[in-house]
Amino acid sequence: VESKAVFSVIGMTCSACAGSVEKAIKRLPGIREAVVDVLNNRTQVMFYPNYVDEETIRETIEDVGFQATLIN
Ligand code: 9UX
Repeated sequence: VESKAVFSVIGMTCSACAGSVEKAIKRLPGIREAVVDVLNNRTQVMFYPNYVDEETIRETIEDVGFQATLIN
């Protein structure tokens, strides 16, 4: 069964960086889908919790260079 996490991602204003964030998330194990919404500063991720967790995804977004907060 997959889980869903939504993050607020601050500072991401163009599609190039949205693409970088999406690619970085999708490189993690256990990711089903990642959708980055630049206009609303939201990133939604569907993932398999046996393989990856919210904090790992959050840190991956931060490693790309943006402040990320889990919002639900
Ligand atoms: Mo785009 Mo990225 O204008 O740091 S280059 S958000």
